[in-house]
Amino acid sequence: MVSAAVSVSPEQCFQEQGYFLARGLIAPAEVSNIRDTFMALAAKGPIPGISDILAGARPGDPLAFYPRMMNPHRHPEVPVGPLALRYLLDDRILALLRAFAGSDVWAAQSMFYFKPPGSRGQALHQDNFYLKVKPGTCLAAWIAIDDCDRENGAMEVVPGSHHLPTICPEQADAAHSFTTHFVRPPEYMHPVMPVMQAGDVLFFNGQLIHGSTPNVSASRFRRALICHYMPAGSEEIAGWYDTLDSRGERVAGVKVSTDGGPCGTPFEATAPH
Ligand SMILES: O=C(O)CCC(=O)C(=O)O
Repeated sequence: MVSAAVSVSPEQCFQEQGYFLARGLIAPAEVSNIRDTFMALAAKGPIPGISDILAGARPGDPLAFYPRMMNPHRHPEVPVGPLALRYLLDDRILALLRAFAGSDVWAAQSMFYFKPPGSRGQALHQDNFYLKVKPGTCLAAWIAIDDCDRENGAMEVVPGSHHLPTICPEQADAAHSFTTHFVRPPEYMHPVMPVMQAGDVLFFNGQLIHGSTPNVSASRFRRALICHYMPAGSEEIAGWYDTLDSRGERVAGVKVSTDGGPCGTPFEATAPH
């Protein structure tokens, strides 16, 4: 019997599954630079105005020292600022996003997750519940800064769930998720966890149900630089987000949605940025 190799294009994969994993898109030296620059800023703990400070965290919670940083690209006064902006507008990333969106894209936000050993993950959710991009939905580029797998809490995605509408979240389990929302996938859909290496980039549709499990490793961080986008020409987005073209200039005239907000609210965040 003769079997023909069937090749699936990145665009086809993104349209059918709701995500695409681009292996080795960011070179090892770039990954080290991103990691070292963010670790240097976080060396003494959270940075007011950038870190998502977990004011009510239990003693010993690793996320109290290493909370995520929100929109570092808005902070030219610290080295992570220009670096985050550079990757938010990276040509390699934008080229793939344009192929997936079928149009140009505008940048909406950047985030850096440290996820040190022993920290909780982020329960399954859909990004456009927060970004409120209309019409259509947002897109994400999730850059792995460490090798990641089940032990250190890699990303989970629910293939095909990008065809679903935005689902009303339930309350997440605070023992496993640092954010409060949980979107239950339909019974006939199941999460998968792609094992990633540092420098791989996971692209996904804003309707895709995704999240991450706790980091149960003894010593492995699971860091990620995460960027969100909307198709150029989007009419509306939540007020929390930027609308930047590929030169980093603000696009005027996008309506501000009356709801939406940051990508997930931490249980213990009483003083968000
Ligand atoms: O990196 C994680 O653990 C979760 C990130 C995420 O869910 C997101 O970027 O929307």
